[in-house]
Amino acid sequence: MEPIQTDPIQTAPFRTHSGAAETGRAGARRTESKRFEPNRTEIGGPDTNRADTHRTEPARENAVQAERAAAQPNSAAQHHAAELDGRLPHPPYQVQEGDLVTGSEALLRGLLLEGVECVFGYPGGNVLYIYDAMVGNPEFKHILTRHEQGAIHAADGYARSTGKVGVCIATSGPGATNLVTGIATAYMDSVPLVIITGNVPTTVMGTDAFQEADIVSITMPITKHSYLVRDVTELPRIIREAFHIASTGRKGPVLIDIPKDVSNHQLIYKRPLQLDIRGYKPESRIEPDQIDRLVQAVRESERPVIIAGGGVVYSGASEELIEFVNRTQIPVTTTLLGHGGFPSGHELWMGMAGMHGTYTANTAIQNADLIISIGSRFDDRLTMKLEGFAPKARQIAHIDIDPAEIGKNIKTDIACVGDIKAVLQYANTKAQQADSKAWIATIQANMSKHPLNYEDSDTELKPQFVIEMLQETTRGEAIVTTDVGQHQMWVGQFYRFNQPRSLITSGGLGTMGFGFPSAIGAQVGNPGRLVISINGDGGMQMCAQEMAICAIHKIPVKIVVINNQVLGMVKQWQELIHEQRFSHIDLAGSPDFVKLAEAYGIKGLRARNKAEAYAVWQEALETDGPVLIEFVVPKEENVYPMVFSGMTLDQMVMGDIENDKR
Ligand SMILES: Cc1ncc(C[n+]2csc(CCOP(=O)(O)OP(=O)(O)O)c2C)c(N)n1
Ligand SMILES: [Mg+2]
Repeated sequence: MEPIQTDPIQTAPFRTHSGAAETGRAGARRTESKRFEPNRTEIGGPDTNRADTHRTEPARENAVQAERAAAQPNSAAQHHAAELDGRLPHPPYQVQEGDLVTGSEALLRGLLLEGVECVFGYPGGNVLYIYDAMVGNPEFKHILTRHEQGAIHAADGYARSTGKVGVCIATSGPGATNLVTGIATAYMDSVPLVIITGNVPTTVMGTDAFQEADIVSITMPITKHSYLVRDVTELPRIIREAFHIASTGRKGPVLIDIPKDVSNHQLIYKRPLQLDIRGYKPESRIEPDQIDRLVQAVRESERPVIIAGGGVVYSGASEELIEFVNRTQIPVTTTLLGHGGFPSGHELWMGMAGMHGTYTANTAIQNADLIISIGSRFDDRLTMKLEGFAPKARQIAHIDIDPAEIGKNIKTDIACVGDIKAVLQYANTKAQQADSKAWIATIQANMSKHPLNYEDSDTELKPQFVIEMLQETTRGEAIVTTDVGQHQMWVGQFYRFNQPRSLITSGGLGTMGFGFPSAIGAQVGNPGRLVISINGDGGMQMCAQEMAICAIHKIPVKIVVINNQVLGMVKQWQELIHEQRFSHIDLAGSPDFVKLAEAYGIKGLRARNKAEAYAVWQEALETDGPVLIEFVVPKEENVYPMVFSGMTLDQMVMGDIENDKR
């Protein structure tokens, strides 16, 4: 049977990360207006604008017929299956060039060829053919989560902890829309994902068919690129491109939307050897002139500061950064996503900067004469009031893979666009020591005068104590995932990371519900490592259903719940900014987390004081499988230091630490 020819594929344009800039993260030139045009601009295909086909009678009739046709078994495939004596036509690892296969088989083959070890997903009507192709193919590893949000956060945790592309699959409509938060989470933090969604058959698209959602349009501003596959023969190329786009340049999520009929159409399998993606040329050069200027600026500076962000981790540039710092003697602060990119044990590490940054890091930025941002995007939680950020800096240098980030928030004097590893490798051939002896002495004095601190207690279990205990007993060597809230900030402050890719946290979007499922992905990607997932009692309830996955697959994540009985971070803002007018933050009625874990077949432990905390944590570490450990802590505790919105970094409230509460 001849492969079925349909319209050419439709793709969305490469999106810019910053609406303000013209050059996008994918390297293509775009204007902001285009980005939000309601009628999608297509490359190589007609527009599927809903209005074209919406509710016209002939379209309805065609639709019904096509849906019936799509529901018919594919006789060619059946024939093929019979030939193979009852086995599925093409186990993905056996598909050869020139084989006649279905789109679904080509998809699985393509994923295996991309090195995909595990896919997280959830089936439904419009991905039935794809799931059918998995039957009897144990080499294609798929983990069925209990919610699509769990699947995409798991894929995200897998990607962040391994550096590989994470993959998830969901059906059309509600399956696809359940992924949206996870896609935005990955986009904000530049995480490489390939997301596969089913869609209704091409013949009924635009008719409000059952479970139809235009997921390409819905996710356009939060994907690096997306494809709607209309021609099955394009699928092998699209898969290759999607992995390439997701994992090169500034990384990010790429969506492949596959209508049901396309997943069952046939093609002669051929994987393209070469990629030639129109409009996508991620920056591979470095700019030696700019780096020379940076080296010069370092030599002339007396009070330099490096802000190391997630880009250092993603670029695998930790060794180069350590060498650069040792050569130049510049103190370093890491952002939340930068933790682990520079070892916390280094004598020039100042801790985290920003809203809940350390006294030392924040005052160093405010007094620096040279700021070097390496793979950090001057996000507002870091800079706080922009106009008052680093007021004494004579020069601001920015090293970043994405030209759209340069000058987006902060005026940049020295712009080193390129892969951070390559930029630092070049810089290290020339870098000399800054004139920073006195500056380092000031910084070290600040560190001992104003360390992170909290009022400890013998009767109550303090959350900061719990994080310190986890840190000490694991020597900072675990992979730690967090959810979002106070506990996340305490991890950012009190857990000392020494290796890249060991903190997995939603920094940009701040997604509650991320912490636990991302740990499942991190554990799947790092079977031998200790993975600790630290959650609040609020966020734990957003994806708790994924405990089933830990139990079934014996994924030995240590699930920590810091139970302060409130939406702690919201309580903190209501207390300190809204004059204690507490509104809807009480989590009374939460489940008994120990029993909840047990209901899923997971060991549950609880601690209410220090002695119990040591004992249950020890027991958890000695347990082979997954364990949930609930630490019951007081609800009164706040995260300090804190810089309030609208304030500058040096206007820190030290709170409990130095009795400076507002
Ligand atoms: C999906 C989502 N909804 C709402 C918020 C806003 N938010 C930020 S922190 C927070 C409280 C989190 O409470 P909990 O999980 O108990 O953690 P805690 O702050 O108490 O450590 C809320 C509601 C969010 N970040 N994400
Ligand atoms: Mg809480």
